[in-house]
Amino acid sequence: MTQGIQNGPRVVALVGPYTSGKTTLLENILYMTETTRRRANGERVFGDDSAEAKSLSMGVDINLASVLYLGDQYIFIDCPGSVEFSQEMRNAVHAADIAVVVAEPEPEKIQALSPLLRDLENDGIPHLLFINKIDHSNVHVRDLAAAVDDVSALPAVLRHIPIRDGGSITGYVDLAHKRAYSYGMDGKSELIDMPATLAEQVKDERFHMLETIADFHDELMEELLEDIDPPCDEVFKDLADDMRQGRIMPILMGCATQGYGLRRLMKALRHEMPGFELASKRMMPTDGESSSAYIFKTRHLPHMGKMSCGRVIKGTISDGLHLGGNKISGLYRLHGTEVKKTALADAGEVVLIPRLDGVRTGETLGGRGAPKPASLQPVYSVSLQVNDRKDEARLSEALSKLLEEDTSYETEHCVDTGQLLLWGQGEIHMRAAMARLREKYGLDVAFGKPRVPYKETIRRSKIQHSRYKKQSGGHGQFGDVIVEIRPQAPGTGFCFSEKVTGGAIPKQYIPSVEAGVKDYLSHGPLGFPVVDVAVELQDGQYHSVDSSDMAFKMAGRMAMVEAMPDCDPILLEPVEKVQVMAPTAHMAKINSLIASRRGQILGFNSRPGWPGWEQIEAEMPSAEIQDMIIELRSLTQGTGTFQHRFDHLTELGGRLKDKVLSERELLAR
Ligand SMILES: Nc1nc2c(ncn2[C@@H]2O[C@H](COP(=O)(O)OP(=O)(O)OP(=O)(O)O)[C@@H](O)[C@H]2O)c(=O)[nH]1
Ligand SMILES: [Mg+2]
Repeated sequence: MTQGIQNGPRVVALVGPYTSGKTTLLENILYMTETTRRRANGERVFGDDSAEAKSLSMGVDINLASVLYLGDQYIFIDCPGSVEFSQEMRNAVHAADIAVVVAEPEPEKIQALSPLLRDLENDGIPHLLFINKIDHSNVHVRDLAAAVDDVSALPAVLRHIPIRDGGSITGYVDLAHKRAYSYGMDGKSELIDMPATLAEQVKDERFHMLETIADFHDELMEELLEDIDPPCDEVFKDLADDMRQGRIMPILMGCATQGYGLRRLMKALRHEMPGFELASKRMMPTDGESSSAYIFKTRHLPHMGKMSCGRVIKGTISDGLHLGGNKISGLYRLHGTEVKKTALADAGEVVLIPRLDGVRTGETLGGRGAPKPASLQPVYSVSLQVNDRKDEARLSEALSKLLEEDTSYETEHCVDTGQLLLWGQGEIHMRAAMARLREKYGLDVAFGKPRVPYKETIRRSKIQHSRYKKQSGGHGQFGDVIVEIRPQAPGTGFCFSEKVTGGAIPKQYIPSVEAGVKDYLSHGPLGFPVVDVAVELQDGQYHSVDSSDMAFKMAGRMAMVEAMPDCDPILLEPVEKVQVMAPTAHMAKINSLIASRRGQILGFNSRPGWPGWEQIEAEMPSAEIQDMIIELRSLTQGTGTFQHRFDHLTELGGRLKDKVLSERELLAR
């Protein structure tokens, strides 16, 4: 165990919507604890200063820092807030003892916490809510608490009420202590007399707080029933107990820029946050070696190469140890915002390990069967192309690093369109990828819109007689076929058969006819791959000298080229099964969104395990889903999400078909 630290480090994840003030909060905790020397006030002193973060002016990556506070070590994991980077947050929170949800006070912003809180509740991660930017708001504390109650399945317990003077916040009342404090410079608060104007409100809110936790404490319940004001010690003990068990969500408040409420937050963490047992249970592998660590973050650094950040779940990890098929060569620990080499690390500690080849974020080093944080399904894609073909190998190397760093990216080689696709969580996620590929890896790469993998089929059958014949000097080419082309049931694919009799075409040439037919199918009369077609070779002729595999392949292809335009070709577009999820209040808007994007609603359900949420099952064309997440988020305050998978192909006609065909023509030119 680290010298001077009584207990193992406590790991605190800072989470919450983007720009709610998480990084500012951490920067000012670092300043307050004298970990750094400069106060942060919008101007960064450390952290996620990547080019991507700067260009997008938001956190795109986690920041790590360790702090010593009253003899204990705290490791803070500051997570990016944007939903598009929430995989980073999920991976990190899985390793944490507690999540501090940093949010702004406006009720509509509180509503947007719903998906985050559901995730924390469902994953059993103890959390408290820190209402930040109270300097900026005049929301009444009761309205705020009511808005929180609406989105939290755990009972929310308001711990403070703000003291206002005119338009500004000057201090707070601690409801457990029944004491009033004024905020001083650097967040140091001073005990003051309870403002008479707040007496009634304090009484009501304190009662409300006690009533909420009395459900878990019989003695407290009895005291309340008998109108006895419980002693502060007992209240603190009960509150700490409930927090440690993850039974309640306390609400604290403050102002990160001024340092208000930061000491209170640190004290709450010191006295009330759970120990390592809960997180270790969550991460524990069912099988494996005597030491293991959960990797919650991977970064490729310019000079050090790959660096994995992990939390030791059990045993000791030492430099030189062989673990999970890797040799630990170099082990680092956090000191403030720096990393320092260490020889070993015990269970509960956060370590940085270089060059763990083949180990991805979310995996457990030295263990098997450990639960993993849930993975987000990609909802948005772009096509990627290097401007110089020589860079293709470098692009695939950079992409594999990108995917190791952020597991919510995926790549796909689309066979039909020939495009390389990068999948992720939205437009900003893609812009962050672009910035990384261009700036970090120096790649000249173009991003574009993915093409929809349209297909085509036919409606009508035709019998076609085609002859491929060439006579040029000595040896010629001869292949003659009669084929019947027929439409097939949707989803059947391609089927080839033959009923040639009497050796009209020798057996050895028949596979060549099939090869010629198949060769044609990648590009039908409308310009797209052909599906659901049966071709039967019925008859033909051959020439003992001029016939060859090549000649029959050409004849097979020719028959298709000549016949297919007469078979009433139709355009098929891919349709996906979609499940759109959002809080119930947004469902009417989502209905119209689905209808406006040619979707067909199949049914509504409440979302299992997500009170207050619904999910709509629908079928929607792939073309309409491509950028749907952007509109869905804007209609649902960022809360809506969806899952999708290919279902079937359906005919596309009318003006949309004409548009697809004319775009196809332009592309072919
Ligand atoms: N008025 C006021 N502004 C604040 C407070 N805390 C943070 N801010 C400002 O809010 C903006 C966003 O702060 P950040 O700390 O970057 O927010 P974040 O939560 O880390 O954002 P992401 O990393 O993008 O999710 C900055 O301009 C801060 O100066 C506060 O308590 N009061
Ligand atoms: Mg941030």
